[in-house]
Amino acid sequence: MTTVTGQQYEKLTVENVPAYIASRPALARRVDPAAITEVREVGDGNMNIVFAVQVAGRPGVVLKQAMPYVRVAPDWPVTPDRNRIEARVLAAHGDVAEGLVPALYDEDEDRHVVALEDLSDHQVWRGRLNDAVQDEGVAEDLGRYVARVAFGTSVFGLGPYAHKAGVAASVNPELCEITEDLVFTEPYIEHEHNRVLPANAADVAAYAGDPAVRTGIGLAKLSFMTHAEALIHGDLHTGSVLVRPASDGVPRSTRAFDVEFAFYGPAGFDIGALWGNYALAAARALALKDEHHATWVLGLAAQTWDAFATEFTALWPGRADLRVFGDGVLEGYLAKVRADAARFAAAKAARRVIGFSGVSDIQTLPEDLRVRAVRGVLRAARHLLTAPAPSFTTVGGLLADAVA
Ligand code: SR1
Ligand code: MG
Repeated sequence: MTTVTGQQYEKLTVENVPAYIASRPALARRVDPAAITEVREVGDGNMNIVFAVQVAGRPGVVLKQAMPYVRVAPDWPVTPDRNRIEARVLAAHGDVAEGLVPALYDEDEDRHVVALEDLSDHQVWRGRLNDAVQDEGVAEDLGRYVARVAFGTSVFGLGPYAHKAGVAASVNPELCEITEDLVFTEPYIEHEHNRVLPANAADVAAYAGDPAVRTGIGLAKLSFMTHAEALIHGDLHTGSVLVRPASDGVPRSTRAFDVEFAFYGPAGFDIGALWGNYALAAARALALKDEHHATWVLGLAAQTWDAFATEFTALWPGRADLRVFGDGVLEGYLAKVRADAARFAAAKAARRVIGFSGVSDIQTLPEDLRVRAVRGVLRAARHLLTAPAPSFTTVGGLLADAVA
């Protein structure tokens, strides 16, 4: 495989993975290539190829390789250097939010591979939400994760020099551009990426043509591009979360993965990504007439927020500079993150029903239900973007009205 810079590297396959592991000392120490029982290609994300390696009698390993293009759109070039960024961020997030991201075992800058902890006893949260499984505690774990990252990688946790060094070391312009385009721009213009059912054309026009929506999205994009608060995850939707429920004395485990979109950005973007995806999950549940699950899902927004605010407040006494960063600053910062999160939630939900890369919550609905769910999501997004005090109670009402 040749990258845009002319660099050559070999693609991993089911067949060559054992030899690859044998060639990497950090992996061969953990995984005896002779004991491998199965290699499966498991990646269903948009960007990379992923292999799960099973080993007799002990945990295996996951290999994730970045090719110089988007996996689901091979004519779309993207730097494979995203893999190096992923390794760096996993290590940084593992330091400040231990147990909430996969452990990093190896990084191969030549073949753009990261080796990660075997989490084959976990499942992707989006799929479980789609199946109306109600995992208690996950939304709170994620609020704590965002808080620990928002504090620990910020000026509050690091002080001014280390924060600036972090900003300088974490620029991620190509991946940020994908978000700037797909989340904040393309849904608001005519674009070949957009996929809208004819029955939703008027809904999209009403949403994307509303001057207040356009101003809100523009301000959200500006915040995303300029507010270098913390080394945020950058793509924290429910498909970027692995969950293992507690059972038989084994505790619950929640892991945020796929951190390749990470950069120094606004902390509210990660909260907003979760909120926007809770809205999508609730739209699905309401379309399927499962009000009980919809009510539970809508309650996750408060759980994530409360856990974020509580954890951030608990970390606050350890801030690097107490001179003028008093408790009024804590209050003001939390208010800023919350207001940002509402706008980002709108952007993240709306992009999934207008632009590139829809989500299974909506895509797998029968078409008549999908039309109504999309209508509800866009009305909810408009509320989150434009209301002076947006609320998930109103989001739930707008979603329910659209499918009634
Ligand atoms: C071309 S990548 C499309 C989307 O996949 C990732 O998960 C991000 O959400 C990105 O926007
Ligand atoms: Mg991803």
